[in-house]
Amino acid sequence: MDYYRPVAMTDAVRPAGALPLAGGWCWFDRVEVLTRAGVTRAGARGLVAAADLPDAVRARLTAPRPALAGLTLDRPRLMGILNVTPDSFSDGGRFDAPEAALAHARAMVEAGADILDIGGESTRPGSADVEPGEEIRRTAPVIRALVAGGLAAPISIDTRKSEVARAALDAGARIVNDVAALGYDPDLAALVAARAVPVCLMHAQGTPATMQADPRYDDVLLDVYDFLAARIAAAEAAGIPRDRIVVDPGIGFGKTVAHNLALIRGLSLFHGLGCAVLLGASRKRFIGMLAGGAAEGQADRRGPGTIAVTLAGLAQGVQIHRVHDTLETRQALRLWQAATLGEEET
Ligand code: HH2
Repeated sequence: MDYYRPVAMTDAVRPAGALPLAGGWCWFDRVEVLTRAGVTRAGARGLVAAADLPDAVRARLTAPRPALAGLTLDRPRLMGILNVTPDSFSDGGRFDAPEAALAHARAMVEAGADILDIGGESTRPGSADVEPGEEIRRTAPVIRALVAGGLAAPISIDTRKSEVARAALDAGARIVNDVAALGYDPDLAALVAARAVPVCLMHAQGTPATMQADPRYDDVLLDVYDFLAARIAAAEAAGIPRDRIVVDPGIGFGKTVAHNLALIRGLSLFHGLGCAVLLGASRKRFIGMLAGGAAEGQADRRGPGTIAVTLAGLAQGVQIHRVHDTLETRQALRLWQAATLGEEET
């Protein structure tokens, strides 16, 4: 099987025949062809002209992605992270009191978050499962209060469990974000289908408890692509249309530093799945390992490295960026857009 990775460009000058990447701000006129053997074909560097792509591949790579919970995806969107947990790796214990959660949620929306992602179970490496009743007690009241307070941004519930998702949707959440790609709880896919809400399918290898113990892949980029393609097919079979699916390579979930970097460098490949792409690299351990210094041991010192990775994703057309530091990231996005695309408004 061949895999097609568009070479994403952002220059203001586009050659004849350039195609829009997923209807967004990037364009491409060449595509790298990858195969399992690790060998590229069709030319010395494995590049083919966009005009020579199979029609179905070209259609998937270029089609604008439909709006997500009312948000158009023709420009980058920020998903602000709100963990109402005692033990998340970066913000654990800071926002588990409802008043603190509400204040932080409002601050993130004011700072430029387009979506709020609320989680009641840490999935950091080594974390243990949380009982659904406890996860509901942590998340549903906060969601209800945010909706009652007139929060404009759609809320996503970061959970693997159908009971938790149901309570969150009843409380006013509008998106489900599942780090297990609907593979943990057999009832979650039917719930997402019945409620007709968008879902984010994220790749993980193993479970949070053990995933960082020697993760291995044949070819991390292609393995993650195939996994997501299979999970999209399973979601479609359960009645969830592709235009309500977001895909995410799952940075840090069963990956070494080298795996994370291969995925980040190859992000544009995932547009071939025909879904919006989400990137969640914020403050993750590989950033500290590469940055060194204080960032190595302290997650809240990984902001600059997170922004660098976010901009790498932006340059490959990634539509949704899941981050802790919404103010800083929004500023970086604005300036990147102004400096690169010449757009002064976002
Ligand atoms: N990462 C985390 C949690 N949920 N969801 C998606 N779609 N993508 C991600 O990369 C992702 C995610 C882990 O980060 P965080 O929520 O900051 O920490 P914790 O799991 O410790 O609560």
